[in-house]
Order: sequence, then C-alpha cells, then structure tokens
Amino acid sequence: EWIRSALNGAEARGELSLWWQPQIALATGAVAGAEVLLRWHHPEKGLVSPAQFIPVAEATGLMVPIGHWVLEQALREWCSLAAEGVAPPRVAVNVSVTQLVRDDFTAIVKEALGRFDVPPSALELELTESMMADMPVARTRLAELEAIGVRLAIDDFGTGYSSLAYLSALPFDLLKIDAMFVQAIGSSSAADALVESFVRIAKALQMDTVAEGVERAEQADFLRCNGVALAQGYLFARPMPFSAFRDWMLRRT
Ligand code: G
Ligand code: G
Ligand code: MN
Ligand code: NA
Repeated sequence: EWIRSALNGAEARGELSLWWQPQIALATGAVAGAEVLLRWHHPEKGLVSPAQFIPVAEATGLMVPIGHWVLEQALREWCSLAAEGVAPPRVAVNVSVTQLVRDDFTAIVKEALGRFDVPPSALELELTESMMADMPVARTRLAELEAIGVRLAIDDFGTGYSSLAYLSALPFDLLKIDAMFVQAIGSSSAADALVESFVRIAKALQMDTVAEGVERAEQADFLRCNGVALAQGYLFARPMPFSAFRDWMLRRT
C-alpha cells in the first residue's frame, strides 16, 4: 500500500515531528513530565496517525531508524526547553518492540543521552505491556536500561494479558493506566474497583501511576482521591506541536 513507500524517506523530507503532551501531578497541578507522540505530515494525505503507520514501519524495518530519530529529536527538543528554563522534569518516549529487541538498543540510548548531555533520570521509556509477553530478551534489556538510570514506564497497563508475577519481576518505575479504564470511571462499581486495584498493584510494586486519557474533572477527582499521582489528557492539554508546547510551558512559569 501507499504507506510503505511514502514512509520511506519521510524523516529525511522533514515530514515527521513530535507533539508534546504534559503529565500533571494531581496533588499540586505541577507539570511532572511530558510524553512525545510521533506525527507524520504526508504532503497529500495530511496528518497520518501513528496507529496507522507504526505497524507498517515495524513490518518494513523502518521502525528502528524512525525510533532512533524520535529519541534524538525528543532529547534535542528537551535540551532546547531546558536552555530556556522550561523543560518538564521528564520526557517520555514510546519505544517499539522492534527497537527493544535489538542488541544495540541500550548503547544507542546511552550514546544519545551523552551526546545531548541529558541526565538519564530525565528520560522515560514507555514500553507496552503486550511487548513484554513471551520475550526473554525484554528482561535483559530492561535490566541494562535500569542500570544506565533511565526511567521505565509500562504503557497501556491492563490491556496486554501479561501475568502480574512476570511484570513484578521487571524494573518498571511507572504504571500507565490505559485510557479505556479512565473513560469507564463512574460507569459502574466494577470499573471504579479496577482503577483502585491498579493503584494497589503499583503501590505494592513501588511504582508511580499515571492515568491516561483524562478528559473530565470528575475523573481527575476520582483519580486524585484514589492515590493516582499523575494524569495526562485533554482536560489538561492536548498533544501539541513543539513550539506550542514551548509557549504553553512559558505561559505557566
Ligand atoms: O498520539 P496518538 O494517540 O495518535 O498515538 C497512537 C499510538 O501511537 C499510541 O499507541 C502511541 O503509543 C503510538 N506512538 C506515538 N508515538 C510513537 C512513537 O514515537 N513510537 C512508537 N513506537 N509509538 C508511538
Ligand atoms: O498508547 P499511548 O498511551 O502511547 O497513546 C496515547 C494516545 O492517547 C495518543 O494517541 C494521544 O493522542 C491520545 N490521547 C491523549 N490524551 C487523550 C485524551 O484525553 N483522550 C483521548 N481520547 N485520547 C488522548
Ligand atoms: Mn505512550
Ligand atoms: Na497508553
């Protein structure tokens, strides 16, 4: 299909960019971090969703160079915010399974942090729960990444069918409660109980929690009252182009 050929060289043609979405500390309202989300502006088709093109990138070997570009661009942009005194404490980068399985992934991360002079604790790598399953190399890679000091987040928690026994042995710092559970808050006592149980799991495993897809004040109130530390969603800010995010940060300080 057209995506395969058009994606090849998209980065070199300047069609890729990162949009930034803040993560807010529910107790204080402070910006605790930001997730970068990849965007592809195709000259004719317009904005193409990563949900559409990332599977194609993974299947065609393009995900590794694109993922490398995302990591570098995120660090470059974070540095430029830091120079103006408006960098969020952390930048969270989504990592694909095809990047994580590569032997050189940890070395690539370490090299990029060194080159941009970013403290490892300012970088968070988001890995989905589903990519941890049936993958012995995940354990090795996560141990290496923990050793260089980056933060590790488990994305889309609750949707990936991984066993808790397995996940509890991995060095995650942050559990991201998937938006589908946040959207269900208030709809039934079972939905509320699920979110409460995620918070208890995270506490037991000494992980922080961030809720994704927070759109309404009642959801934020429920999450705050139930001990969720961080929230991300349209209620606070939509993902925005870098320059808009820079302005948003400048307005807040
Ligand atoms: O921002 P949006 O809701 O359109 O993202 C859709 C999906 O694409 C999400 O699952 C998100 O994690 C994923 N995604 C966004 N940016 C990246 C990226 O840079 N790398 C990878 N691997 N996935 C990304
Ligand atoms: O899979 P991952 O969690 O990385 O993807 C996050 C996705 O959620 C992105 O595509 C982002 O655009 C989207 N998103 C962020 N905030 C909200 C929100 O409040 N509501 C909805 N519906 N989507 C959101
Ligand atoms: Mn994510
Ligand atoms: Na998610």
